[in-house]
Amino acid sequence: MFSNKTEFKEVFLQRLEMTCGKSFKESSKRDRYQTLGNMIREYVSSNWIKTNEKYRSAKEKQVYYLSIEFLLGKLLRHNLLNLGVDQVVQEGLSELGINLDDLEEVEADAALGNGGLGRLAACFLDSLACLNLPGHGCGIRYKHGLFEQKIVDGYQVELPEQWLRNGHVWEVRKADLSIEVPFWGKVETLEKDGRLTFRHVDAETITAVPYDVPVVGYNTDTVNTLRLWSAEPSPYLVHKDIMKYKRETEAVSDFLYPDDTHDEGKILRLKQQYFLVSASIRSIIRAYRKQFNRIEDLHEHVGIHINDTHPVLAIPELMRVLLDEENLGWEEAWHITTQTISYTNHTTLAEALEKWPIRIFQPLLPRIYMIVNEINERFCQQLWQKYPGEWNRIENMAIIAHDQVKMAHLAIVGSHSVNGVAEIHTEILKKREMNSFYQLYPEKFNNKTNGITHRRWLLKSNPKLTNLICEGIGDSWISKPDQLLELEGYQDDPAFLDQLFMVKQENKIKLAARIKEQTGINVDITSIFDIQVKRLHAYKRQLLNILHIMYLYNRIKEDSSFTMYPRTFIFGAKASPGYYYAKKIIKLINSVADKVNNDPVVRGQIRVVFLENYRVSLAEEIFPAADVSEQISTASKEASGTGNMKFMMNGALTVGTLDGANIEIKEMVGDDNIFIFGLTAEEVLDYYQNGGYRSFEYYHHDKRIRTVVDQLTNGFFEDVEDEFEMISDSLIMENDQYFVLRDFASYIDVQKEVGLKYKDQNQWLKMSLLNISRSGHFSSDRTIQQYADDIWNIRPVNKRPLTKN
Ligand code: NTF
Repeated sequence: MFSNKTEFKEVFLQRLEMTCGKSFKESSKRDRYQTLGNMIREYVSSNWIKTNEKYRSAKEKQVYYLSIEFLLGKLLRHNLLNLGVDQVVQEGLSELGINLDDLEEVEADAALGNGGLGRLAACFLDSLACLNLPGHGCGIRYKHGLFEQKIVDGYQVELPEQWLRNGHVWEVRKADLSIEVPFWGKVETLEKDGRLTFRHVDAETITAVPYDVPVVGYNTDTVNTLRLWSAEPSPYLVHKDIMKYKRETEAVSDFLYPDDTHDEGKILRLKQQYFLVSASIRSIIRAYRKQFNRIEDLHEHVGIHINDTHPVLAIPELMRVLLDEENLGWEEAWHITTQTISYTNHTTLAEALEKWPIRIFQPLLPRIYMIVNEINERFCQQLWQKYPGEWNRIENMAIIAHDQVKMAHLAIVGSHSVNGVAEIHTEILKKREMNSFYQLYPEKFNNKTNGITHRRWLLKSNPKLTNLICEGIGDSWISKPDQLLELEGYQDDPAFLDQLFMVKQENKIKLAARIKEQTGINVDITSIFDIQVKRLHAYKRQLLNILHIMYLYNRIKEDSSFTMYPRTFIFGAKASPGYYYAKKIIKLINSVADKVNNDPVVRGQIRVVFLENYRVSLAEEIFPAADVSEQISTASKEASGTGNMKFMMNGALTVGTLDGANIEIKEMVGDDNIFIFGLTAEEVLDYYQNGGYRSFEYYHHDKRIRTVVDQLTNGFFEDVEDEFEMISDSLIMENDQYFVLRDFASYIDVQKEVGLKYKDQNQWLKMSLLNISRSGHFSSDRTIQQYADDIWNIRPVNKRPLTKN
């Protein structure tokens, strides 16, 4: 039905009438979107079935990526592109007077994630399918994704997100594959044939209902599965207060925790984690059991990856299944479990290290707690053998200590691989954060630098640049992104560089229109688009960026002869609702924007824009239009970053610290094609360890700093007098934990250099082209191939090219 547009049109019209019960003329955009979505999903389903059959018959090892977040965004366009039917559909619709872009607007973002960690999971799913690797996702089908952000009077206001309001065309509910997940109750111990057996009784069970979403590969017939679990009241449970039970049950998959790094410490969060893990593990084992006889070989055929510690209960849950249901002995179960599980760490921020008080953990998950306790006892005995008498070391490494369960320790002990997400991050884990574990298990630790799918972040989001690249070097880079390197042949080709310039201008025009629509602000598309989009967090230092803008403002105001290349500073960021300081920074950005945008003196030179509700679909409009990418975290704090890679791939130049993957970007492009400033990670960590930083001295000695810091509290922002005291205090009274003032001068210098370099358009375009050409390394195809080879030991199964049906 997609082989030519006439056939497509015919089927589309027929289906539209059948499913909506309306004539074409009467149908709404939503009807049309829904019809198209359903057609695509059905088109995919025969390959979906075939892929699963092939995985079963090939008896190849399969991997399950467990993640509490999958930040998918929209799927329609992405699926059309991967299926290779984008063109046919677009043309067919257009003949019916329908614009595909308009239909895409109707689709809600699937925002089942907060930021980097969840988006990485989505990129990984795409790469797995594209590389024909047998790898699937397991997550939670939150009824409400990440909150919707509104800016009211400069303040962030949160509204519940409603992506399921009109249903989700991509999912298939599979109620017959539901699983009962038990909570509370107690454990009964029985002796059977001289062996102790355990039974979880009096439990309150919740039904986990799977919704499967097909994950379509590019130019292949592989269709993997993302299985999202929804919590529903169990039909088997008799409860004395049925309404309460229903409420509490559904709460488990109601909301995604809008929290990037802080652990809320709530029972509900732990319930969500066990819910995901128990349903996933048991459905994995059920599928395995249909295919294989020997449970002892599980790790030969199944890999289970845990995305950060949120799904770490996979370890005791798998142990429980092997011990209590499969009747294996401890040693054997432990061997299988550790060989099956692998773990990625995504942050070293102390606030993000999950710890659960026993008083919460034990009653909620009594059998799981027993198992964790046993794992801990055995682990401590092993430590005692190796480090006799070293009480301190053992206490620090224990999984349970001070009435808490330490999830990261459980993850390291119970898995065969522990990886960080950029070289420097892995080194910091090995040398510092997890050093004692590294000494014990050096062989477990490895690095896998993050990547992004170039299919969404270039092909889909930047079709103009994609076309230009294809005109230059053909299209085989789409399957082998390293071939983007061939673009370097065009470095001295003025006609090609001109076209590159035009593409950027056109993308800037589009973004300018979006800015106008959302904020009413007119921006100059010949100005430098200097962009910082990511979650709002103190360590990411949006504050450094906005204070620098205040400095430029002051500079222009005090010296009429001062000129700079005009710049539009664009921000997009959500703050966790309970993160008061981050919300203050949002207010500050908006206050500066008001001040700057309404002052005729600076108008031609700086503009400041805060785009509300930053999300995947908005990001797709932003990256293609960027000239400058702000990656300015305090060195050592950003584990990797992935926005940095998306900007680079779209030809923006990075202004960044030597942090996370910025370092590897710099190694790729060379010192002349990136703007590096600020303290190194070594220097930052040295300050933390040995002291010696006094922010007051930087305030005192640098008038530029003094002025902007004073402006936070001296009435400079007329309408909001005490608003920013907290920010000023963080910089001076609290000694500026994130070294904003320490890096300020160096940031001013590097930003000045950016302005000068941009003036030489030809040089800038060359640098931009070089960034694009070297970005292939940061495709998640490279990352996933490394996971497949080094950690999971899986191979491609489904090599046949797409069968058109
Ligand atoms: C994030 N971590 C890191 O902060 C980013 O640097 C990294 O790029 C992504 O993970 C993906 O690896 C988190 O989102 C979390 F939840 F761990 F804080």
